[in-house]
Amino acid sequence: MNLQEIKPYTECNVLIVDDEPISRMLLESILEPVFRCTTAESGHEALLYCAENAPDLVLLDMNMPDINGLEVCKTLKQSPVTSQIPVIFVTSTLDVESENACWEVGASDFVMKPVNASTLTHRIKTHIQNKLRTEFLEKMTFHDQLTGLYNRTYLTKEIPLLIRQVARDQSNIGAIMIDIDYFKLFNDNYGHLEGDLCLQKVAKIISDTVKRPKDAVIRFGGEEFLVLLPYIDYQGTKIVAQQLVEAVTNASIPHGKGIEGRVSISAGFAVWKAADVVDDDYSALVEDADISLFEAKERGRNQAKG
Ligand code: GH3
Ligand code: MG
Ligand code: MG
Ligand code: MG
Repeated sequence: MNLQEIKPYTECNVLIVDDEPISRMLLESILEPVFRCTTAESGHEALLYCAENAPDLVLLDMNMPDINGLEVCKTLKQSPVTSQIPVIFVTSTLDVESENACWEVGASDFVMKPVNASTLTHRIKTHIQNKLRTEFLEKMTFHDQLTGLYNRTYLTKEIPLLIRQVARDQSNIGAIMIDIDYFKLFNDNYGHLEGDLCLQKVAKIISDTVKRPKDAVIRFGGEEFLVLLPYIDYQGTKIVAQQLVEAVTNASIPHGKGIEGRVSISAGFAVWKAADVVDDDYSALVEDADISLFEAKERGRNQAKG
């Protein structure tokens, strides 16, 4: 597949880091016609920029007065926000020791000054392609295609790691199981394609309502969603579950056969001490939430039950 269709090079942000204005200008003049370039004149500025903007690639000068390039690269590789950004060193002196140091701090490549414009451009293209491909595959592996939410693969692969982390911090994990009310009737009434659009709308409402960065929204089944909330108590989970129910009714998505003529959801929730999840088996927690969901349905739907 041609990744340029997803993100053309002109939209790929390349950060040029060099303390010498002439070097920055030269690199920029070579690269600007092909990529979207930004410059930074110090290691400090580069780190701040990367944490805020996560560029697609960093061209990094090795010798800079404040923080040298090796330190900058090391710091970038340590943070989950910036660790995936490929770093290419641009250097005028490269002995075996510095060359090895580049690889050790996680560089993707290096080029010598004075640079050959064509080689530099092609190397950058290659590393950006690799990054985009990895991101694309990750997205395909861990996300549901219809709603863009996390899928079951994400749940089985990543959630145990999250729960272990929460257990180490001696905190809780909340689970909310959500199911759209009378969704079969929605499909029967409006057709399957309109049903898909409705699923997308509900998914967006859920992810807009669940805001903390470590919270995870998973498409658990056809019209069922699982929300996992680390570091939360019973009351907090209950509030989120109620907000979710309200947010969906407030969106007033028409559903002739639904409650008060609109789409609604039922939500069941449970909260566990993360340490009580044994052997990475979170299924009992999910089952607890599922039992509450069943009760919410029994009690008339369009409500949260814990
Ligand atoms: P309840 O209020 O008890 O939850 O009733 P319901 O009709 O929502 O429950 P049921 O489980 O009987 O129906 C779920 C429906 O969801 C049936 C299925 O056709 C529909 N569904 C599941 N996945 C998709 C999907 O990807 N797209 C569409 N359009 N419909 C789907
Ligand atoms: Mg320098
Ligand atoms: Mg269902
Ligand atoms: Mg349903």
